[in-house]
Amino acid sequence: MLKALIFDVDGTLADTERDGHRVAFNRAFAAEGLAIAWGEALYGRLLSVTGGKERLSYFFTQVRPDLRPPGDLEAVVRRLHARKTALYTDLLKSEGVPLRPGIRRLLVEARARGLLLAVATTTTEDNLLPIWEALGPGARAWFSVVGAGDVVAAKKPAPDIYDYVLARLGLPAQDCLAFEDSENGLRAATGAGLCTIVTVTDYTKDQNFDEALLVVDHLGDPGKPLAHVRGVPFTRPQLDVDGLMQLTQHCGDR
Ligand code: XBP
Ligand code: MG
Repeated sequence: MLKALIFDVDGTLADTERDGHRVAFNRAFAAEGLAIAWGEALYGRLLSVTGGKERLSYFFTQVRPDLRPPGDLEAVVRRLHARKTALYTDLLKSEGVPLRPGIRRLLVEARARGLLLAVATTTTEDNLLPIWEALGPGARAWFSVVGAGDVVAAKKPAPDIYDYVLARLGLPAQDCLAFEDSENGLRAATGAGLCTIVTVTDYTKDQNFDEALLVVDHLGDPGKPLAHVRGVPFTRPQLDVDGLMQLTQHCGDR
C-alpha cells in the first residue's frame, strides 16, 4: 500500500546542476582568486562524484592536481564549499528555482490524498531553503522527513540517505516510491529496497536506469505531457497519484 513519496532534490525537484551548482562553484573559485572554471561538459563528468565537498576533493586530487591550492586540502575544500553554498543560495534567490514539470502538482495532490512526503538528497541542507520558497508558503512543513548532505557519512550511490529517511518515516521500503534523476541516485534508492521512478536530465539521460520502475523525461503538467523513456508501459500524459498507485503493482517484478 503506497504511503510515502521520497524525492531526490538536484535534477528531480529542480533542474539545478548546470546553471545552479556549477555556476556557484565557478563563482567560489573566482572569489578565492583561483583560475578555475568548470565548463558544462567537465561538470557533467564531475557529477559522477556526489557531494560538493567530495567533488572538489576529487577534482583537486584525481582530475587537476596541478590546480590544487596550497595548504591542507580538507581545509581548502571546506572553505571553498562554504563559499559556494552561500553563492548557490544567493543565485537561486536572485535567478529563481527551476522546479521541474509536475513536481508542485504532484506534491500538492499527494498531500491532499494523505501520502507522506520526504526528501533524500546529497546536497547541503541550506540549499533546500530556496526550494521550499519556490514550492510555496509553508512548503517545508509538507515534508515529514528531510535527509540531506552530511547526515550520513556515505553519500549516493550508497543507500544510507534512503535508509535514514525510511527509518524516520517508520515505513518499509515497499510502502514508498522514490523519485530520482541519476544513476547514482537510482542505485542508492534501489540499494535501500525502494521502487524508483526516474526523470532524466540532460546530464543523466544516457545513464543506466535498468533497475528503474519507470523512466520519463519529466512528471508532466497540463499542456506539457510527459514522454515515456523506458520501463513499464505508461501512457498517461502526467504522473498523478492514481498513476503511481497503478505503477506500484509492478514494483515486485523489476
Ligand atoms: C546532487 C549532488 C550535490 C549537488 C551539489 O544531490 O550530488 O552534491 O551536486 O550540492 P542530489 P552540494 O541529486 O542527491 O539532490 O555542493 O551541497 O553537495
Ligand atoms: Mg539528483
